[in-house]
Amino acid sequence: MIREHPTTAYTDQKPGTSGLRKKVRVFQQANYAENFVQSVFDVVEGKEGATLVIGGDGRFLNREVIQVAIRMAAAAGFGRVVVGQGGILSTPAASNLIRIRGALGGLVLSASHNPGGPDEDFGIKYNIANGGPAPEKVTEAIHARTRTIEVWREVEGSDIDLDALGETRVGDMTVEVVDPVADYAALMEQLFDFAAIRAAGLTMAFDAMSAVTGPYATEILEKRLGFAPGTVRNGTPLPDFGGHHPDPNLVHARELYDLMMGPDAPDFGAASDGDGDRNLIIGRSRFVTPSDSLAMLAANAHLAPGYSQGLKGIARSMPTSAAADRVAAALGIACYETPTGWKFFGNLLDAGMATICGEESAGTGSDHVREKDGLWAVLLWLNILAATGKSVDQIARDHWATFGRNYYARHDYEGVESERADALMSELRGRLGALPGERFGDLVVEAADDFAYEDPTDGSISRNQGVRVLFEGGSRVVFRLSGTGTSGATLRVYLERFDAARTDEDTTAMLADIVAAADAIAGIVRHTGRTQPDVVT
Ligand code: G16
Repeated sequence: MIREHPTTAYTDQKPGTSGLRKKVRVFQQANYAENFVQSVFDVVEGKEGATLVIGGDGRFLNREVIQVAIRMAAAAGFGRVVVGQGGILSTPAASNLIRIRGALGGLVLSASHNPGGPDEDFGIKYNIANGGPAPEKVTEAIHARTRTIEVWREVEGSDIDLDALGETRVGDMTVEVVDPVADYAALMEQLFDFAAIRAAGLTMAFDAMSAVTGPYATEILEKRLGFAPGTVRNGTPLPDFGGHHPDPNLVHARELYDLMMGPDAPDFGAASDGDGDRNLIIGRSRFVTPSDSLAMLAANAHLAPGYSQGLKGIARSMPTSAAADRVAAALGIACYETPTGWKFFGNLLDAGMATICGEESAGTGSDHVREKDGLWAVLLWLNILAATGKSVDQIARDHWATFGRNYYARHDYEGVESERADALMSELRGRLGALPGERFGDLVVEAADDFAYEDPTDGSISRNQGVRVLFEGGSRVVFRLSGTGTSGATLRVYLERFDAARTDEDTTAMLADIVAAADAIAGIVRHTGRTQPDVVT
């Protein structure tokens, strides 16, 4: 029996950079989550008898939303739901499951690296049949639907046992509870030389941040690769991530950073975020920026079995440093510059134009799935360390000696009043035409624009993707507002300076002139009232 629930539309259900993210309290409003899920189901075609993957990062509200989404999927005509045991699926594992099960799509319940718990964040993301985040035309249709929705539907029935593996029926639909780790771990074994990594005898520390990668990392690193018990820290997913912010950066993964810089550092340190798609890479006494990690992984990927044939191309988001471009040039392959958001890589990967992709926001991945993949990056690094016998620090130094170094930092100003942040951006956009030729200390502006992207596979155009100010000599500053925050606006300022010869300098010192120029150009202090960024990564 299908039950229809009359509802009223909410006007704030516009999916951001990756899905709908709001405070838990917002999601707890009557019909809020149901409206969004029903809007997804109303918009996607081909549901009859199709398979839908559902899972999340285990945060507060995960199980409740999964239960109702299963009943709604049955009412919408799906033939099968594949759900991770305990409601758990990392974002890359969900992407893999969608692909190997030939699913129509998947619901991934997560607010990624944002904190969880009753007063924190929740999110719902819809992924399409290629395993990747829904493209803009789909999210726009979902958003439009959320504004007119009048009813949501579920089959009548009670909650299923999410903890018991196996199949049950909900209405006419089969629900299959699967081991969330097994298929993903098998894929990793295909891509990487597990025997070589085991034989290398490396030591490591992996911080799962009490989030979804715990079970994946324990199975793969400790059980299959033989790293010592205890290698995986904070390995149990908790609904509130233990009260921490599951964002693998130098602020929130401080303990790992301190360990890696101290006398007892293992060979390799890494962390992943709430839903397992981001990564942090730190060697003994050497932090690797995400932009550099992308470049170094691309330069050495051929050492792993899954990439021994070489790369078809590299793609990076616009604010990501140009370090990867230099690798692509040396390899004689294309490098694509896309707007922020993993969804923009999907078409390039599907078309076989790119093999490896990455973003400054700690995301790296390849064509093995259609999401960024934290553990994948960790395993590729381990494979490279095992194959070369070098340390992370040696790999980094050798890389910079060959390609030069893109000094890089991101300054985040969080919780800025939206009007102030918008005023900063619109004033900046108004100044773009006047900037070329202007001098800021020793820096001379070569070009300035508001980044627009034309997808080479389908010609679709995305505008207003962030302001780029390029200086003569390959340095630049980029300004953009975050698409993933849930309170106020976050201004991100991306600073980059290229130096071909001096590759062992202090990043803060190397970027000081660009930081000063950024404020002179955008009036950051004047608009935000802040004299310091909240987070520097
Ligand atoms: C999401 C997207 C990423 C993107 C990031 C940008 O990350 O999946 O592709 O780089 O947002 O965030 P912002 O708009 O805040 O700069 P995640 O890990 O939150 O899914």
